[in-house]
Amino acid sequence: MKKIINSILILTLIFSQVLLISCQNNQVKEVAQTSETTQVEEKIENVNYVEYKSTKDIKSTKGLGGKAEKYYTKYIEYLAPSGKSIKILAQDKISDEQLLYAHAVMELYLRNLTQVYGEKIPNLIGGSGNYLVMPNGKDDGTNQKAVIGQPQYQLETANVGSKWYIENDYEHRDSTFEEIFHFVHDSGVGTVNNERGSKKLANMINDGKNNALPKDKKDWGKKGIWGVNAKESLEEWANEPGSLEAEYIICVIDTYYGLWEASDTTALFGEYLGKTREGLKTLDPMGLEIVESFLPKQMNVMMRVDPSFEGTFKMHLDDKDKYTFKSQYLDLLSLTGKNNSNISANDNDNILLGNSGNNHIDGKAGNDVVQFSGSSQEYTITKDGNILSINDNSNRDGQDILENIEILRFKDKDIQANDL
Ligand SMILES: [Ca+2]
Ligand SMILES: [Ca+2]
Ligand SMILES: [Ca+2]
Repeated sequence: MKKIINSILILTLIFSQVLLISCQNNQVKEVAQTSETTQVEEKIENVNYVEYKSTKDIKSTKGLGGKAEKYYTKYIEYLAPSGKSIKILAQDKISDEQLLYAHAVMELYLRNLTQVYGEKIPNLIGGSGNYLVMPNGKDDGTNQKAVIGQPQYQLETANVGSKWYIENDYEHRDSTFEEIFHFVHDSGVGTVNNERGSKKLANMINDGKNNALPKDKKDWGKKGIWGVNAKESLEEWANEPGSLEAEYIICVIDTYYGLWEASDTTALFGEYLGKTREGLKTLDPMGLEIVESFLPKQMNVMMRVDPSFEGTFKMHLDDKDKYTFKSQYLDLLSLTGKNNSNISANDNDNILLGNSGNNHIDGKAGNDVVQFSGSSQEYTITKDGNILSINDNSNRDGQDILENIEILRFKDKDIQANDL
C-alpha cells in the first residue's frame, strides 16, 4: 500500500509541475515529463527492506471495550491470516521494549505453527477476542483486577539485552515463552478436552505429557521426566483439564531455547528435569520431537536488544557470558537506543541492525545483512579489506564499522559488499 501512495504522490507532483510548465511553454512540458518519470523509477522501495512493528496508544483506538481501556495504556497487534487482530495489551509500567518482545515471541509461535499446522490456529485466536495482557508487577494476586486475559507480568518479562536477561536473574525469571505459549495453546492449538486448531498437535503434546509422567501416582516426582520438586504441582495440574500438558510443553520449549541453562536448577525451578537442548535428546526425545515439529532451531523473528545494553552483544555461545546460552539461538537482531554498543553475530545468515550510536557489527561466517535507516545515497561508504565504514550523512545511524558483512540493505536497494 505504501508504495502505491508514494507513486500517487509523485504522479501528483509531476502533474502539477507539468500543468505549471504547460501554461508557459508546450515544448518544455515534454522535457519535464521525461525527467520526472525517471525519478519515479528511482523511488521504488527495496522489497527486502524490513519495516518494524510499533506500539499503539489505547486511548486513541476506538472500541477496545471498558476493561481494556480502564486498565491498559498501550497495545500491539499480530494480524492473523484472516486479517483479524490478536492484541497484546500493556499496563503503564511495561516498557515499549517489553511489549515488542512479547510480540516477537508471539510471532515466533504463530508464524511457525501456521506453516506446519495451518492458518486455523492464528485465525481462531484472532476470532476469539481473547487478549494477552501484560499487567504491572508480578503474579502475586495484588493486581488481579487487570487480569482480563492470559497474563504475562512486567516483573517476569526479561526482554533481550535487558539487565535481567544479561544477568540471568531468576528472581525475574523470563516467563514470556511460557505464558505466550499457554495463550496460543488454549485459544489456538487446543487440547484433547477442548478441540481447536490442530487435533494432531494437541494429541502429540498430550502423548508427550503421558510419556513424561509415571503411570503410578505414587511415583510422581520420583521417576520419569519430572523432578522431585514437581510432586505438588503435578497433583494440582492434574486436577485441571488441559493444565498438565500445558505446563509440560512449556518446560520443553523453555529448555529448548536455553532459558534454564544458567540456573542452579533444572527447568521451572527444578520441576522438569530438562536443562539443555542437547540433554533433551536422552531425557525427553519425544518432547524434543514435538517442539522441533513446529519451532525452528534458530529463532526466525527479529529480536531487539534493550536500549540500556552496553558493550558487545554476543549471538554465539561463550561460557564466560552465560546469557549466550539463550542468545546463541537468535539470528535476527536489532540494537536500539543510542549507546555505542556492538554485535558479535554467529555463523548463520544473520540480519542485523545497529542503533543511532556508533556500532561495530561483526557478522562472522554466513551471508549476513546489515540494514540501515535511509537510502544508499545518504551514506558515505569506505572499504578496507573486509572492514566497511558506513557513515550516515543524515545523522540517524551514526558511524558504524562492519566486519564479515556481505550485504548492506538500504531503503532503496541492497549493495553487495563484494561490489564495493
Ligand atoms: Ca553470520
Ligand atoms: Ca559473514
Ligand atoms: Ca549505528
